[in-house]
Amino acid sequence: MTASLDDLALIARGKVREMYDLERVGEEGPTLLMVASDRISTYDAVHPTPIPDKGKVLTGLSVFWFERTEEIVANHLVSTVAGVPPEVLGRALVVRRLEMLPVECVVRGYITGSGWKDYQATGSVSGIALPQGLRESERLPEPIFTPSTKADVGHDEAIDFDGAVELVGDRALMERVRDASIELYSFAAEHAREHGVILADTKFEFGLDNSDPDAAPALVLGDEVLTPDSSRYWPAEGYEVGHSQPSFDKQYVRDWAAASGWDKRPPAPAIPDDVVAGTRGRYIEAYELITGEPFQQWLERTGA
Ligand code: PZK
Repeated sequence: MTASLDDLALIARGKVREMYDLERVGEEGPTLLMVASDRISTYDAVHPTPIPDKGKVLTGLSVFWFERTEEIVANHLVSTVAGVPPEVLGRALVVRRLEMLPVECVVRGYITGSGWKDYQATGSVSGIALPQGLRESERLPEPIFTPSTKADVGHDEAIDFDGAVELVGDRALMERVRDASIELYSFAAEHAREHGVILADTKFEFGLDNSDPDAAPALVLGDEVLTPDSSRYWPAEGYEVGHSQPSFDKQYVRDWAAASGWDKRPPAPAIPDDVVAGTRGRYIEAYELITGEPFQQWLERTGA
């Protein structure tokens, strides 16, 4: 018997998703329900207008990547259907409960965003010295691991590798986390490139599975993975160094918001119908380009 969402305890709420406690303790130990909404944020503010199917697209993309990266590192995905309440089918996952590590694991293959700002100011990002003369959005000689703190409120703060070791308290574990993060990024960026999309950077979160009292805690990839909300995806067509790149998914909203005169401070404005439709189309296009399958198949597989 599958619970209804109303019967579950909310344990965490992000800007655009929720985490619930599931009663079910199966063979895999305690589990949670991670639910993606259709809410969208730009400039750190959530708009009052949802993007239909956004939560399902992001959930389907996470599952695509979880299924293809198991050989790099174990992940928390337990089920896409069994145990998922009917009202959130297609946009929720049953996941293993982990003890999350207190660092955000950012990997950058291109110099952009806060990395570009730090590079311009210091020539380094997270303590990693980069070649001189890089231009905005340029591909890096190799992907770099640039961890940050997990801020409860406000912005995550960049830290160097030793800072991450200090937060986690285990250098050997942090080296495995770094190496897995870079391998995951490299695998996904190569796949995306072959499908006409640049994966500029991404953020992972890891945890430890302590559910077997007789085994050593296992390193497990958690959270959502390689979605447009946790990553910067750029269209390969039109990519050009020397300036910022349009976001694959959010550029319609950003362009409309800029032209609307919104000062980018909360509250974010409602989004007009044509911008909603264009943005929904971009999310579905991202799903279909990256996975190579019609989005409809995700809906059918999950009974959404
Ligand atoms: C966990 N978050 C972030 C906040 C969300 C997600 N497998 C796990 N085990 C224990 N805790 C978490 C996870 C995962 N993933 C992740 N908070 C707790 C977060 C708000 C909404 F969907």
